[in-house]
Amino acid sequence: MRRRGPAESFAMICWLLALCSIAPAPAAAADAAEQGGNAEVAQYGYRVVSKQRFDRNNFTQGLEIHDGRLYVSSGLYGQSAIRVYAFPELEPLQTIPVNSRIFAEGLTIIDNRLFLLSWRERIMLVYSLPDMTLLGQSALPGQGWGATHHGSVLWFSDGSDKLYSADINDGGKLSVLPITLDGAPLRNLNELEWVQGEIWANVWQSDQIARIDPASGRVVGIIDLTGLLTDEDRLRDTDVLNGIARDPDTGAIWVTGKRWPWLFEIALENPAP
Ligand SMILES: [Ca+2]
Repeated sequence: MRRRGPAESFAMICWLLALCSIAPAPAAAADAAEQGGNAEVAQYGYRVVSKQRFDRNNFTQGLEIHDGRLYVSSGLYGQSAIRVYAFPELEPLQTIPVNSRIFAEGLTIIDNRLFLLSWRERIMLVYSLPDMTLLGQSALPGQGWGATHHGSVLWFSDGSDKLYSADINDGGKLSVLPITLDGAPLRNLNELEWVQGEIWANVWQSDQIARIDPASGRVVGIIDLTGLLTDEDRLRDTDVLNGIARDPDTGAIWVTGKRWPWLFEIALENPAP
């Protein structure tokens, strides 16, 4: 594997600082406004294809499968960490603690670099793969929630009704995309996953995943995962559905939640049963 030299790493970090300069995405915003609530939003149910035991210590904020490994970022101050598992066996390979003053949020991997958002600290940590060496940090314009990528474009959410994107190989200019459901803003966008030309987003404090057209910002489908985690599997500290990962080898969709004991492989059913 090609190693990234210190000078190259420094250039990359300098580049990331450019994320502070935010530019709106006028074409996309206009498209979203024009399309409004005219198009029908598809409703999906689900069935569980398989499930694997998952570590309840994961207060899951980010979930991504890359090169035969599952990367999980786990939140909370003093407990934040990135955990790496062999996939699909889920054998623990590595735990990387995060500075106790940082609340880890979403993660994504681009070109053998792992980008980890923080919640309120306004920074993003950058690690090299596969050794998970911390390369440095860069500024975020605000809160960080969920992250994903498509090619070299980094996408992230901040809990609002907006998604942010920047091409890390093209200057890092940040674009802002308003997200609408039936013409109204859809807030609380959290963990993200790029799925075959769409962005799938957990909607915080709900059992729903929104399927978003990244060109227009319009929600084209809603997946209702109500009942996925049974009452028997819930403890007092079990938290919300959060975490979507697409297996790039098989196309399978895996989901979990904060302090959930299972990683679920799901298939969509349409229309919802
Ligand atoms: Ca994800």
